[in-house]
Amino acid sequence: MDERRTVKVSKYLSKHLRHQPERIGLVLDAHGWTGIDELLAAAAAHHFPISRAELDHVVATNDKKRFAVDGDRIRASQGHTVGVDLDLPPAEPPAYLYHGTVADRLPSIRAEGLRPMARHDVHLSPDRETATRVGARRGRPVVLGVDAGAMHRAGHEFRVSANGVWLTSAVPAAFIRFP
Ligand code: HQG
Repeated sequence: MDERRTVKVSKYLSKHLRHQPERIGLVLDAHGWTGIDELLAAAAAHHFPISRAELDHVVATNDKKRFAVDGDRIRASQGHTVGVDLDLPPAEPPAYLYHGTVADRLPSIRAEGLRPMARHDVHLSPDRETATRVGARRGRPVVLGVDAGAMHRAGHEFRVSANGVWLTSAVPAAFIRFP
């Protein structure tokens, strides 16, 4: 499977497992899971046939481990805009986490902190390198530090997705370290 096809299949899976399952008549359960057979049938019926071997390859090699397989089910590990409850247990975060963004967002982030925008949660990275890549999707990256340990002690809940993204509902500006 070549890299272009792998990326194309990954984007197709993200689109339908995170954002628009109804576009191909797919139903996700309350926790975001759907049957692998149903997914492959729905994709084929909507002119994007994916073989089981291709799906397995994308799940196994995905650069960010975006998809989780459990028996005959699959879901996106994070990043949803549709209403699913990932049912992740609260977890104790490391002392510091990082958020990658761009300069033109800073005035608003200084004023109101980090908000989840279209997603369910604010996404935080365990290291600067990852946060830099996240920010770079939007332009010249700016990395913010988050005092996650202090937030946790103040009662904010954190969860960690299967692929190592830290999730929390909002980050008040007082816990953000601006560069
Ligand atoms: C910004 C990708 C103004 C925030 C990535 C970001 C990640 C604010 C944007 C994952 C704000 C939201 C998530 C505020 C936050 N005012 N702007 N108060 N609060 N923002 O895409 O973190 O490839 O929803 O800085 O790699 O960029 O999809 O979040 O720029 O892991 O698997 O609002 O998505 O992963 O953008 O990215 P997003 P994100 P995937």
